Amino acid sequence: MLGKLSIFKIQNYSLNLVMISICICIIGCSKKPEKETYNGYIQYVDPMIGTDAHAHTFPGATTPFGMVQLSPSNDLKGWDWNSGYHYTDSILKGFAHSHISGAGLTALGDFLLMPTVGSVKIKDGTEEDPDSGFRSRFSHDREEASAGYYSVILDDYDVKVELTASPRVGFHRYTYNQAGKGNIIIDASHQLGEYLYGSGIEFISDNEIKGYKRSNGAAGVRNVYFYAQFSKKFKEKGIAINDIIIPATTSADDKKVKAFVSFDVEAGEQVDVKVAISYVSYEGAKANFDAEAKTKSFDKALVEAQKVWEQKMNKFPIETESVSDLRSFYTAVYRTMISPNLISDVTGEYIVEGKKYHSDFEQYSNFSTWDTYRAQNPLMALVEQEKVVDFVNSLTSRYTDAKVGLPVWECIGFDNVCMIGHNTVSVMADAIVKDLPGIDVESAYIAMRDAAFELDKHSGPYGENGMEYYIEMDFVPASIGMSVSKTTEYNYFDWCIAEVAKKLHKQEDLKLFQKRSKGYRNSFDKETGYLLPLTETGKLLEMDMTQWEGLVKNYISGNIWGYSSYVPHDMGYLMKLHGGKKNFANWLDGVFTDSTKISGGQHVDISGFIGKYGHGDEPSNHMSYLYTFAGEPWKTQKLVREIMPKFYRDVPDGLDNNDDLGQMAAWYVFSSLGFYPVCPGSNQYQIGSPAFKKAGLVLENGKEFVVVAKNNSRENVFIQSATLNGEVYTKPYITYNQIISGGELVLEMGNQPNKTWANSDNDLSGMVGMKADVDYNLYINRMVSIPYTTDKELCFAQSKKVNLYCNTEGAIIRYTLDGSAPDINSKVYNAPLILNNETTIKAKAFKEGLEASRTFEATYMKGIMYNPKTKLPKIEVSQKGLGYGNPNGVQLIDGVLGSNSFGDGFWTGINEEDMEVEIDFGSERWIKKVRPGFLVDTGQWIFNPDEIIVQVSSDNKEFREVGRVKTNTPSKNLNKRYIERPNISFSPELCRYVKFTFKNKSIPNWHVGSGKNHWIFIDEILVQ
Ligand SMILES: [Ca+2]
Ligand SMILES: [Ca+2]
Repeated sequence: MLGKLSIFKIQNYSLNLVMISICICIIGCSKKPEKETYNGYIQYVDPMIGTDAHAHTFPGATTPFGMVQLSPSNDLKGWDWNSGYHYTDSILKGFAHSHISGAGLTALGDFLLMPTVGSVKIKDGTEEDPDSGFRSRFSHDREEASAGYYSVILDDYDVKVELTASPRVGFHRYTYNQAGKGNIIIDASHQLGEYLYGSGIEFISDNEIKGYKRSNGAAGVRNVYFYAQFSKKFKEKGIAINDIIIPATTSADDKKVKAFVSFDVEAGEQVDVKVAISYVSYEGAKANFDAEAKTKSFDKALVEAQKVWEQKMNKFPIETESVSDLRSFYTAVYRTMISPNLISDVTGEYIVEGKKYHSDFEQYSNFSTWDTYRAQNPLMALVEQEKVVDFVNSLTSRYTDAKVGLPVWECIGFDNVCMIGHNTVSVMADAIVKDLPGIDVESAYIAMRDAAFELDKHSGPYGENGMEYYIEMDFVPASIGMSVSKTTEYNYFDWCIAEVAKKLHKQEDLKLFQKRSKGYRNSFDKETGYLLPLTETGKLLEMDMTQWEGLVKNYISGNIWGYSSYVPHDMGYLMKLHGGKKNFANWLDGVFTDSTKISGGQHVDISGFIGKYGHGDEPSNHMSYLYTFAGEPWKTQKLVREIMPKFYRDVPDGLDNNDDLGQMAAWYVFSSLGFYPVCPGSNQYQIGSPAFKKAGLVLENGKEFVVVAKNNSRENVFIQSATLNGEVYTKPYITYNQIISGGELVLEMGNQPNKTWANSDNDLSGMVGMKADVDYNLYINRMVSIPYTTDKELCFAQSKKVNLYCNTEGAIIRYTLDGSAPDINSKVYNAPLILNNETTIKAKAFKEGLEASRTFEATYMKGIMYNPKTKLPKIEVSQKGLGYGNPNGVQLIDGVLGSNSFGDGFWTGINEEDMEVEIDFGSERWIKKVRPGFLVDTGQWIFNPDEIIVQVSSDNKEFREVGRVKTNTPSKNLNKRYIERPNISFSPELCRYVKFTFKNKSIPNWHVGSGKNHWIFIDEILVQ
């Protein structure tokens, strides 16, 4: 079993003795069903870890990186049921074939099967009354989960369910403990948080069925197909459409299609079902079945699944007396190898964004890379290099074949742009700098470079990407949400691209991306050491550290503390900005001990606090290792040994937050081994403090890298001295080449820090980014800042005086009023502009020796404004249901316009109904034109009204229609965000009242909310 692990032979022998006594304890303590225990490391894998609290893992059966994750489904009761299952539940509806491990988003849940007995119930029933449908009660006492295996006894039916999987096939075994009528319900329409378009099932013989589902959600509009074969011939069978059984029917294609099959069963009789899936076609599902399941029994599939997991575990031989640590460690290893997931059929066919392609290598998706680039991908780049090549080539092919560019968060071939930035470039660069064979580096580079100029991929939760500003300024300005997070992450991604450009001798690109990687330097606040939001006009915004409000607007989860230190590629310069290593270490101390109370709503993901360090989400994952750069590695050693037992406990609620497709698990695996990649792409791993006496990495080249920690214990967490392959070692990091060559790092541990180990300038000098390059010109020293006005009101009644300003001293503002682009020859601004009509002002500022500013542009519009003295016009907004903004409607005539962020406070919104607005001028006047402004933000279900009707009246009784226009329905793009201000003109009307009806019809077909009504958001209604 452990033949490859020569150096561990002796230790494993003694370890096995430990294991035997552990097994007795496990069986004795937890009343699990009797079952032969698999002997190797996988006995420590407990997929139940993380199924409680907010970790969002699933307990079901899967193979490493497989297409199928066969796992129980409860009702989807909220965020914590994202994986289909939550440990607090006691009722389940069946077993579905696709799930995501640890995600913050809800998705998949394809094809649910459920064994029952007695008369067939085709409805799934209700939580309050499980007997009203086929769902069943269950208890954790009669449930078991291990690598590649899950079983549970359904209390309502006395049926034992066992599940295992091959990459593309789910294997079910149902043992009917009582004789009688046994049934299996097949729900083709089952989904997790998806909008269902339709589903279908067809009986193709007396023991085979096939089916499909079409849905829309986190994986986009997609089809999924199945082919299922049963070990027993059906005695009865039937099809139900929308929960009504249709007599004498053997196929159906409708919205919600289910089927049932029934047999006479003896007590203890087993019925096996093998379900192959495909994201491409029925033919694909059948081909997957033929290749992986045709001649394979449940038992054989189980042995194979366990064997492949054991092979993965064998890459990490460790030695410890703590069973709890063994369980935490091997379960973490398991979670790092669930995703990315296979999406291509055995035929090589796969789907990206709805279109079919063919691939010569295995295609993967479920790239939650904003999470996983930090540790999960780097871990795979050490131990799963062949797979990593497939991952990188899959990503490259999104650019070369599917031509959709690199994804931000790709779920089953669909980019849902859930997080931020061109984050996959880190994964690709980390593999490329390792020279992994089989990567087309030139093509990969073109895809990476293209992604760094992506203007249109805006995040659903985190708004505009700000790339148009970033390309010119190397930072995302404060006007864009989460600007500091975007700036620092883009900077690091650009450094990754620069590393590949260097390798490919692309000198110009190297210079460009190195420059772009330093933009965060503009945001450094000397007073506080924080990176603060920076406006386009060159001002740092102060943050109120007692309120979450401003913090969550400008930073993602890990927030100001995580992001102010998130320059893993440029630590030397960051420390220089702080005034040196010591000052930076003090600043870090401050974060880890900061106990300031902050009020208001914090981000859902920031958690796992030590001071203001939040281990629960990715943006802080690097922080405990930063002391190694600052010359105080003992503080890293102490912290990582505090974090590991605190936030990784071997119980269902033992994880602190979303495991995020193995990222949080990978932090633990690396940290347990004793090192962590602070800067993926650098080929360096910062040394922490290993959790074990001995831990190894068995590499695909047959070599082994071993970390021995002598005298290691819960108290002896400090490194006293080190040797690498017998030579004294004093650097606070190890390199990829040292690991991949095999060898032994021996650490002498003690209970007091050795403050002289691994912190001399010489030992630190080779660390990534330590050279503190000064070759960077700050924005304010390079470019004139953009002209601006302080006007909130861009609308006026008669005339308007407009002042323009520029924060660059001595700059000259030049402007145009005719819509043309301003240049060095345009009119010089030297006095306020007086506007009498609708006007677009464009302005640019110039100063010798500096680049010209970006162009300021604002359109001032004319209309009847609210006058606070006369309190006219009066306005009334109909609102039956849910509303947004000030319900009195006065924001609609205050002259203030909204930005394209619905939450900016300037929008009035109404949900799922027509919006009716009536304006009373107080006396009759002539009007000839109206101009309402709408926000479209399809990701937030905000659409323009389908039709606008304008009516006028003199007496508020008799109204006559003067205008009616239809708008264009937004085209398919879940991240589309824009403002529309249609002009509605008519021949002049004398009237006192104007009534607007903004029609709310149903959301278009392509959208996840299809069929429902939407939000209507209006910022201003101009009347002329
Ligand atoms: Ca997270
Ligand atoms: Ca307004």
